[in-house]
Amino acid sequence: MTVKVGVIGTGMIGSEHVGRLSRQVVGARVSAVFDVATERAAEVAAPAGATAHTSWEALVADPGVDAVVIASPGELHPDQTVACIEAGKPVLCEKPLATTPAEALRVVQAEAATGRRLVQVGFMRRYDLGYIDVKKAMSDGTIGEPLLAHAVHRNASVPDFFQGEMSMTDSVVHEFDVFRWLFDSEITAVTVVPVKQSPLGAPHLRDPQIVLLRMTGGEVVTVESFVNCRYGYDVRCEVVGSLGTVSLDNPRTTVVIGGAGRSERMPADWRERFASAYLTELQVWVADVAAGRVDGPSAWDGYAATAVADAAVTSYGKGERVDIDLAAKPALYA
Ligand code: NAD
Ligand code: ISE
Repeated sequence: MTVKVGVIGTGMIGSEHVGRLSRQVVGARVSAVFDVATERAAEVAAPAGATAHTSWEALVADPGVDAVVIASPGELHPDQTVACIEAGKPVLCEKPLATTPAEALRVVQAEAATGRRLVQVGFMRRYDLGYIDVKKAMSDGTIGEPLLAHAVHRNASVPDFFQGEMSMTDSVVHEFDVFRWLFDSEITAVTVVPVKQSPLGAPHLRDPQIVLLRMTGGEVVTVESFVNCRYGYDVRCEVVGSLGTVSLDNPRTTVVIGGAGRSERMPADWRERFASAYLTELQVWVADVAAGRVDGPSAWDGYAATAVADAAVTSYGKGERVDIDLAAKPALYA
């Protein structure tokens, strides 16, 4: 079976997903796209042989669309995801599932009411081989009992539309998800520690910041968020256990030796660093959809990560630790 995919949003990541689905993912083709930027949508649709719709509602209703990828701005995700649920179509919604916990919970409740999983959230780090190895070392005894972790999340720069709280809701939200997944537990409290601001960042960016997370089991995670580090895209993760540590490495592309030194290229951005993870994410999702299931990061995962992001924004404002109180988890996500 070929899964006919409709893609909402053909900006940076949406156009990349269209390319991967059209050229690389086995068993998929892009049958429709929509973007309010109609010229861009037409440019992306043409090589894929896809129809460019005049509204996202028309794309969701199109009988030639079996499943939907949402890659529009985060605040639009809840309405678009709920429409897919109501149409009974599997949907891979880019992170964040929503920009507020209430909106994310609305999606969870809409899906839970149907009694079946239709929603997957684009937390692609769970498909990255480095993170998969870290999780394995945490669970097979290699590092003993995992106790704490350190993470770094640096972007060379972010687009102009990136506002202050987006460092939590749009960027560090990946860390909230990945540490819930690695430790297989919820985050119970978050504290954001403001740091001396980089003179090179826009004042509204609150950059850099340190975020402290406490997990259900008492483990603590430190996250450095720096969305304007200038030198490249640098994602790090080290988990400290009772017997040793396990660290993520940036996949090496080139090592240059010369001038009495040795240097390694840094990925320019998330497109380069996580290229294989996005491809695996889409390939697994398409295979699952063809098999009649959705199995990846869930709407509940999207809600929990958004709840932590919201608490982090509050912590920044209050300058103190904020506890996280999640809603009751529907049986669908047990
Ligand atoms: P972008 O601004 O490049 O693209 C967003 C697109 O959505 C634009 O083309 C815009 O015209 C379009 N759009 C605006 N209103 C719309 C509407 N009503 N309906 C349909 N489309 C509409 O942004 P981006 O970087 O591609 O990010 C898109 C989403 O993907 C965001 O939620 C972002 O957080 C997420 N993202 C995820 C990753 C990841 O690593 N998983 C990486 C980048 C972006
Ligand atoms: C971007 O939207 C992503 O999701 C990237 O993975 C993340 O590293 C970046 O900070 C976000 O802006």
